[in-house]
Formats: sequence, structure tokens, C-alpha cells
Amino acid sequence: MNLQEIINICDGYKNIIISGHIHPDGDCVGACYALALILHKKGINAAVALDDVPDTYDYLKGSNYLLKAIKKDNYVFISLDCGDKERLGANSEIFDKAAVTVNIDHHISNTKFADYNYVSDVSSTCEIIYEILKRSSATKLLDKDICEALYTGLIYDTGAFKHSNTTKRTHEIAGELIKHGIDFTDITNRLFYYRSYKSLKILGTAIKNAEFNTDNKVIFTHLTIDELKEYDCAKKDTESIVQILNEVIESECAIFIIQNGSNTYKVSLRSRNDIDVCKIAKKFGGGGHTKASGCTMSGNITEIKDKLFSAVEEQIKDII
Ligand SMILES: [Mn+2]
Repeated sequence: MNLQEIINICDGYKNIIISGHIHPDGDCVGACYALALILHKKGINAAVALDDVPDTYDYLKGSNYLLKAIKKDNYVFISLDCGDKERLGANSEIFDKAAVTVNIDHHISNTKFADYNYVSDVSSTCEIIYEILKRSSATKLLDKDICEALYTGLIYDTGAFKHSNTTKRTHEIAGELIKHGIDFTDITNRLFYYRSYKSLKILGTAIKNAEFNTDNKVIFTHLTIDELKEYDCAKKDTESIVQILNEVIESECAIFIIQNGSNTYKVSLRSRNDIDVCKIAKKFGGGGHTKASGCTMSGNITEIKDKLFSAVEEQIKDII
């Protein structure tokens, strides 16, 4: 797919709605804003329908295209970074009422749920948007605002070029985007390093609570509702904790549990090497990816910890 094909699809429609998955992340927000900015440059009235965009992305231009309420008919719906229709959340109703639908995504599991589908197994949807421009020789449309949005998706989905989805091409595109004078240091810091004072304090509590299992292969920590209250923290203030736990070099698997009810805990699991944490999460009714998964469990902290330690230890035994 190239930009001209998208323009041709939009031809004759007054309204274009761009959307992405629920709980929008850096790639989803970046891709939606970038495409809206690009289409506006081509005189196409594109709006972005995304719910609950985190304020992390307030630095991006394009948020002025966010739709407040949708009362349009006879429109084109473009879905970005979304593997299936259900992942559109409430916006799937807007999808259903569209005259024409387009699906552009990089998840290989994509169900090709639209009239026009373009799925490419690359680092991010933002990488696809760049290639779409390139194929139409339209990179001259790139400006600082568009490049900031695309760069955001590129580094978000690659973990700042750390994950195995990063390719030579990803770096080349990043280089092209940097030419437009974007402050890549600031974007990287905003996405991965800046934190609020209270999230630093709650991280301290989580680190203080951290402990190993008996053979020092599994690291575990917890936070209770009372501990969260002490620093006026919500779950979103604890997002990096499991990742930081997973940086402990001696550990094979990191587990973080956070209390979300009198007797229930949300469990986050990470592994760096051979342990498949998805299998462990599935055992307790959850799921995810081999290296990052989650589930919800009932019981007290010690009971949950013992169950999770046993499950991981069992798998370690099988691997060795
Ligand atoms: Mn993505």
C-alpha cells in the first residue's frame, strides 16, 4: 500500500476517521497522529478517534485532531496498529458504521478484518506509515511534527531499538526522521525514563519488598493498596517496576504483584531468557507473550508468591 492508494480510497468522502487499539501506546498514538497530519497536508479532513490517550504523549502535535464526539456518517475508517476488530474497543461500533474500512498493522496475528488490509511484519505501525510515504515518493511531506510522531512509535515498539524486532531498516528510518530536527533525547526520556516523584517513591517500596526464591532464580515483589495510598499512587505509577525487577542479572524471571482488591492481586511476569512466562500466566487464567505476561490471582501475598515460585521452578526443572 502507498499513500496514493489511501488518498484514492478516501476520495469522495468528507470525513476520515483514524483509530487504533484500546489502551493506546506510543506506536498507536504516533501512527494515528502522523497519518492525520499527513492527510491534512493533502487537504483530507482526517480525525483521530482514540480513548484515554495517556498524557505521556501530550508533546505530540496531532492531538488537536482527536474527536470529542462522533456524529458523522458516510466516512472512511482507518484502523492502525490493531490486530483484530475487538481491539478497537468502543471504536469498533464506529468501524461497523463506516462506508469503507482500512486496516494497516504490523501484528502477524492480524485478522484482516477490513475492506482494505495491509499487514507487514516490521517493528511498528509507524515504520509502515513511513514506508507508505516512501513508496509514493511523498517523504517531502515529512515535517518535524510528523517525524516526532513516527519516531515515537519506532522507539516505543522497539524499546528504544533494544528488542529483536529492530532491523537495519528501522535504524535507517530513524536516521531519516532525525534529519528533521526532532529532539530524540527528549522523546526517549519521556517514553522510558522520566518519572514522577511519587512513582520513584513507590518504586523504592517495591525494591525494598523484593526477594528471591530459594535458588535465587526468580525475583518477586509486591505492593499493597496501603503502600500505594502512602504515596497517593495508582497502578499507572507502577508500570516500570516489573521491567526494573527483570534487570536483576542473577534472575531468570521477575514477578510483580499489585493488590487490586481485598484478596486479589494483578500479577505481572517477565523473563529475559528461556522461561516462557505466558505458560505460567495461562496456568492461572491469564496470558500474553513468552517474555511478558500477566494474570489475576486470589489469596494473600505469601500464598500467591508460593504458587508462582513453584510454577516457575517446575518449568526451570524441565528446561535443565
Ligand atoms: Mn505497534
